[in-house]
Amino acid sequence: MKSRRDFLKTTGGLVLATGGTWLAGHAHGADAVMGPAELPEGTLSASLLEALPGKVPLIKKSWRPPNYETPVSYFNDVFTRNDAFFVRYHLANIPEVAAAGWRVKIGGEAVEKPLELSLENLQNDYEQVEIAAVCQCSGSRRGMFQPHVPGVEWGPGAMGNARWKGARLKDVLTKAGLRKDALEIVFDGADSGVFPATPDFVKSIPVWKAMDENALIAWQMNGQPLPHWNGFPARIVVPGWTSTYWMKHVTSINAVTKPFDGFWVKSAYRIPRGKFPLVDRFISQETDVNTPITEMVVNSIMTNVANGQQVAAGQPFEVKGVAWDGGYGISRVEVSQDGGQSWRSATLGQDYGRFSFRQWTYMVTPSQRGPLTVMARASNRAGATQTFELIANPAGYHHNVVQRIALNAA
Ligand SMILES: Nc1nc2c(c(=O)[nH]1)N[C@H]1C(S)=C(S)[C@@H](COP(=O)(O)O)O[C@H]1N2
Ligand SMILES: [Mo]
Repeated sequence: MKSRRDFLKTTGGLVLATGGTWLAGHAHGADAVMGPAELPEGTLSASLLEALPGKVPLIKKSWRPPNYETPVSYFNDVFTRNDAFFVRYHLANIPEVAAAGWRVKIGGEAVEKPLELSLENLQNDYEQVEIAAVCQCSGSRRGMFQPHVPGVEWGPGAMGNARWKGARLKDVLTKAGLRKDALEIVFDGADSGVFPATPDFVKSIPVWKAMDENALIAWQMNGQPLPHWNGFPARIVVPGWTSTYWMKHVTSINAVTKPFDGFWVKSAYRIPRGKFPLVDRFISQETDVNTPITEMVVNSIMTNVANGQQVAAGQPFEVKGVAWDGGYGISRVEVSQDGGQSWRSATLGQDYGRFSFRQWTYMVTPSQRGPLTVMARASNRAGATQTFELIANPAGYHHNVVQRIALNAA
């Protein structure tokens, strides 16, 4: 049998999706798979379904670094399959980390007893916890911003929901003798840039967030080892916060007493201050004008319908979707089938915890033939609701505009 390495060598790591068999089971047409029609011109035609080793075909946004989006139909399941989970990297040099040789170093000036953990230590020396949590890129749906903003032109699938298992970051930091003057916890991973001038992808979070009992050093995803592309053998999981902080292939965790000043915290992943109704703040990194992105905004998506889909007039059909937020929990999803004039509550599915996708369903019966616009709007327990108007921001983050799907009853 060919090894994965041989495979990578011979194909450049790519398998093109050919034939219609996979598409047939998963969507209602090419648009539904590749993303919404609002994506910038050229983006849809340039996107391909391609399989990275170990993954089903995903929507390719770029190959170096690898950025692959999950087709929406996979979100019909409340947990996203590991082999369909999106992939996002900033840097192109991504080593295949071997479990046996991997170590994560816990250090920095704000710990008293620096530590080094093997995978066995992580799995055996600490209490293991499992948390269902949404991993969503800050820029998911960036491609739908009007006017367009630069960056990976993601559709809605730069996200996924999984059960993450591992040790609490808090327990590991406590074992390392975290000092009272610790301000931020800094994470680095095994990947790096191809050119020395490229700033390494290093991220920090406030110490209070790292000490939250839900933050993990996770080595398992949906009951399986993490896929290579999602951070094998271990990654940081920061439930509620956008996944820019969820360091993959984590190799060092440093507690520091001063604000970390690396490019990816100081200059990137920032939002204007005061524009979003968010609760969590990263105060040690705030400037007069902007602040690091923190928790996800309340959001939802319809998962079993696509623009242009035909439905039968007079026949009830079930619209399905998922809703999520920054960890307050979904309180309500409302659906409109008249373009937003009237709204009714959808039925919420099983609650897997406040950080997870929450499924919802709603029966729509088109009363007559012709176009029908279905909309869905989620609210959370902190009193926030999805917006109708885009909140503009330079990097194209936090797109949570209420989705509209135009169906056709015949
Ligand atoms: N080592 C490493 N970890 C990383 C990144 C990266 O480029 N390198 N990108 C971050 C960002 S911005 C996102 S959105 C998530 C994506 O997680 P996924 O690829 O498992 O879907 O990983 C985060 N962790
Ligand atoms: Mo991201």
